Amino acid sequence: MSALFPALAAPSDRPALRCGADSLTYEKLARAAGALAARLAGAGRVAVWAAPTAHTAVAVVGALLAGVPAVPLNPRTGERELAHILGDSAPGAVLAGPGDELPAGLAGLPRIDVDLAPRGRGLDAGLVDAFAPEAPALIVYTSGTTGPPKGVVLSRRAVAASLDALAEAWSWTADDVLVHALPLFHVHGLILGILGPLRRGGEVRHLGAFSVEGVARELGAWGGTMLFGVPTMYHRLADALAHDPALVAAMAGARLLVSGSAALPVHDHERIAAATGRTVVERYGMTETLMNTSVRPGAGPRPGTVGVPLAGVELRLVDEDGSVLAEQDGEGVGEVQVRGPNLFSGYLGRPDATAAAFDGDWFRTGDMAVREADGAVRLVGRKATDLIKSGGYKIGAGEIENALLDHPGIREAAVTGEPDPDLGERIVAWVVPADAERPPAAAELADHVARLLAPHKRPRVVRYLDALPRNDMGKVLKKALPEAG
Ligand code: MCA
Ligand code: AMP
Repeated sequence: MSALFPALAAPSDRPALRCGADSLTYEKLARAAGALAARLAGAGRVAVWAAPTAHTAVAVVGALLAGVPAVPLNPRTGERELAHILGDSAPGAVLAGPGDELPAGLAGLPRIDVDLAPRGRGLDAGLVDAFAPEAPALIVYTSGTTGPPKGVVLSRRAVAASLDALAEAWSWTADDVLVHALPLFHVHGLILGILGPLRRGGEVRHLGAFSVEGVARELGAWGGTMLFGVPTMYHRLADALAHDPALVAAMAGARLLVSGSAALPVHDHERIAAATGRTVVERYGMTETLMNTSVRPGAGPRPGTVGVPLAGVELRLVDEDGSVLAEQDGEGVGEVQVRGPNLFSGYLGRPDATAAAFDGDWFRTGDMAVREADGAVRLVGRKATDLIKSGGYKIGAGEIENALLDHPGIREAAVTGEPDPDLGERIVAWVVPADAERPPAAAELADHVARLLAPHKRPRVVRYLDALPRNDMGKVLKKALPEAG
């Protein structure tokens, strides 16, 4: 049994976390998270209203110190998605910042306000931080091709193993100051971006919301050493570099620029390298596997690849017949399968889905790749076309189709992803209105999906059809949609 946060055992006055106006040293973090942990001891499972605030970080660290699994909730989550997650994960309470306004869907749950500066004695009573490695740490919801999102159970062992493998690959230490603006209800922003620096005893500065100015400020004169972002953020930074010398200097001075969650286009790699002299390092992961591979800093530019497996991660490519590809020839395409201590423990309450996701003890990622001669992995696509990656978020076509079909003005709906220079892919809804004379407006459909599911799942484009193209069995032919439109 080892601690997740060694720096909290003998906390110092070194900075741990800054988010907006709130900043906490390790001493203050230990007091705040320790006090919360003492209140949570013995609780079954807690939801965390994961706004981009210091309260979210304290809530999750407090839950981990108490050995209580935390379920981060998207603070913009829609009513249907929220109801599903609450019903599925059955938390006993919701942790939130004192100023957070919670939706009606959470009214039935006891609310525990996170106090960043608690007063009184015995505040370190909750500082246990030593539980069985297999104990669940977090349950993170992720979309599949059909149906509502599934809860991915991540153990303390998986979190620690993945963060330590990244530390080794990136020489990530307590001297690093990480800057990021990622949402805190997914692996990237929460586990890598908040728990990562805190496990190292270093500092994290969260911008609250992504902005080019914020990145320039925190990485520049304010001394940030690392930046984590999704490709959409790097694309926007690359656009701004052309006319922002302060941003050029800030990015040029950073020790490490890391991109993940989706592919960073080679064009954006090149624009950033040309303007700053710095190479963006790509790493590849998944909610179920945490991090699998990374380009090694200093190994030279490798745009288009996601690098080699991290320490402890075994990775193989398997072709359509189920044969393992033996050659690393840069040509043979197979599904990426991984195993190692970084893997999740299963989907919450879904042994069927968990079993289907594995080939023996190898996890099937659904990502298709080739391997270069030096072992670097080059992702070339996904097995499931009904999964869309937009802005770095994974979104299932099926859940949006179901939401659209619940709109009274829609008779048929199909959802696809289209290439988008900013978002990677944009969500396109192909709809057959119930009344061709009075089709619902695109904005109304976007609002409808945002209200039920989440704003990032809303269609960016709506195309109206008289009928969806279908085969003899009645199955929608998504490949034929562009001609139909
Ligand atoms: C617009 N908005 C709406 C509507 N339209 N709200 C409600 N209803 C509507 N109809 C609001 C949005 O809420 C948002 O508000 C604003 O308008 C803009 O929204 P959007 O267009 O979605 O945002 P964006 O500016 O395009 O965001 C780009 C982004 C974002 C910042 C890059 O996509 C992002 O944060 N991506 C990160 C995804 C991520 O972390 N993925 C990790 C999972 P407001 O402006 O107020 O917010 S993958 C993972 O974890 C694995 C392990 C991995 O490998 O990393
Ligand atoms: P999620 O399920 O939201 O955790 O997203 C995981 C998926 O994001 C993976 O299965 C990949 O398809 C994709 N992904 C993550 N990192 C990268 C990367 N660096 N390049 C390309 N795709 C990535």
